Amino acid sequence: MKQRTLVLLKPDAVNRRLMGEIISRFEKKGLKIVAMKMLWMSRERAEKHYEVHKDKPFYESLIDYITSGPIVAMVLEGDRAIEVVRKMMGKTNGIEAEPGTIRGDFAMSIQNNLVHGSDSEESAKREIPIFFDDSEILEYRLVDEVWI
Ligand code: RTP
Ligand code: MG
Repeated sequence: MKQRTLVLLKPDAVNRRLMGEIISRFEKKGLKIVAMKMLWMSRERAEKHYEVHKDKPFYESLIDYITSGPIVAMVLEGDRAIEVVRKMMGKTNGIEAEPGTIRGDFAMSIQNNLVHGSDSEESAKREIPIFFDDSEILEYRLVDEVWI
């Protein structure tokens, strides 16, 4: 079941020079990058992206954090990509995330946890257009796609 998911490398990933490390993990796993850009989120875009959390106690802090510096936004595609990315990210809190996951290997915080990945098909469909127009999502074939 081919799926698309929105992945964000949050400001701490950029600041800690972990962009390449994280992107590399997704590439090596076999996920396909079909859209990618670096941007600095406005408060408006951040509030839209995180609207499901607007009543949570951590909401204001989360908006400050996600708008504190540049991020990378990507659309990853693959068989059950949503679940695969969530597994690779690990638990929200870096302290609880399993070693081998991105957060488990590189994060020690519940907020500054390096990556975002859509949590369901419904979320992916809502989140992707916040960052990408249809024309920015590329359809192409990788030469080794048949092996993955
Ligand atoms: P994400 O949405 O970023 O992929 O992460 P997630 O599903 O694992 O976590 P979620 O519950 O959706 O929370 C969104 C982001 O808010 C920050 N957070 N801070 N201070 C806190 O208690 C707290 N809890 C969550 C994290 O940056 C989390 O990824
Ligand atoms: Mg979430």
